[in-house]
Amino acid sequence: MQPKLDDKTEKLAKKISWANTSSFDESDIIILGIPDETGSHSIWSGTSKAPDRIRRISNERDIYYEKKLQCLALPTKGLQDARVYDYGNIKKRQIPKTFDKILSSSKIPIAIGGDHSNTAEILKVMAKKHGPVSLVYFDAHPDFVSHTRNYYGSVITDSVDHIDMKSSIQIGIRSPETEELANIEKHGLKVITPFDVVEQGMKDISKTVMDTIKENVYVSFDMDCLDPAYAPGVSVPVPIGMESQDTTHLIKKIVQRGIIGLDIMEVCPKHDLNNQTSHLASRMIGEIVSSCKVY
Ligand SMILES: [Mn+2]
Repeated sequence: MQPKLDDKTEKLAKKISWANTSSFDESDIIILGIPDETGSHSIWSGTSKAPDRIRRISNERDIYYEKKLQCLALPTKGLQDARVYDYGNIKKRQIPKTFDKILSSSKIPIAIGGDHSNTAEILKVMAKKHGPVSLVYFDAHPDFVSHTRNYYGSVITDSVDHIDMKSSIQIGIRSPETEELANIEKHGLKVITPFDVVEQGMKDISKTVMDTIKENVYVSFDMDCLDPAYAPGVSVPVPIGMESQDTTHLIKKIVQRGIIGLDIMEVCPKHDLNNQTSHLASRMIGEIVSSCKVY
């Protein structure tokens, strides 16, 4: 059940709690929602509700209300210098125009989905601007299906021309299909499974990631890369997944080095437990913007 917010807070809840400027021009980082799940084949629907739910939860749980005082519950090191603007929601067909606008003003987009097929549309715009991107793809699934196209299971196949495979890596993979294993092999894509993390430890994994990525790094984060214990509210949960604190730590290191964009996809509020997945997504966004190298 959602608590009832007063009118002022209700208005506030339309923007993510990390937004600290109302000026697009003055901002470094743009948060935007893409409430579209037309590319999902999951029997669990509802990822289109994620952008607004994450915004609402960030206002309910990442702001502490002390009588008339409202205090933002900061990320670990505070918000640092980043100026964050909440653009609101856009339609999937508006991705080219909107991302063009964001990239041409040298700002960093952080998109909230929606299903993971939205990422393929974003990567098109990224590659048009920067050439093939160095992709860090957090997911339980490789999304490298090729017998079916243009859905959330074929993001990598649909984007092969927009990804520099040599400088890209997948993290959290644990339920590949036979065809996907063949495609990974064929394209020489690096993959880190949750068991690799156990065996090597996050310090070595993080070195592997840092040694792999090059220029023009784009991070795509499917919430299902995390263990359902941390993120139960996703459209395709897979047990034996990544842990939230070391995964967030790794993302912080990547964004500190510099990224051209990031997305968080596949949160599915309808199947969540007490909105814990939306809250985690909001906390992760806070940690990301506080670490992000801005230009
Ligand atoms: Mn995915």
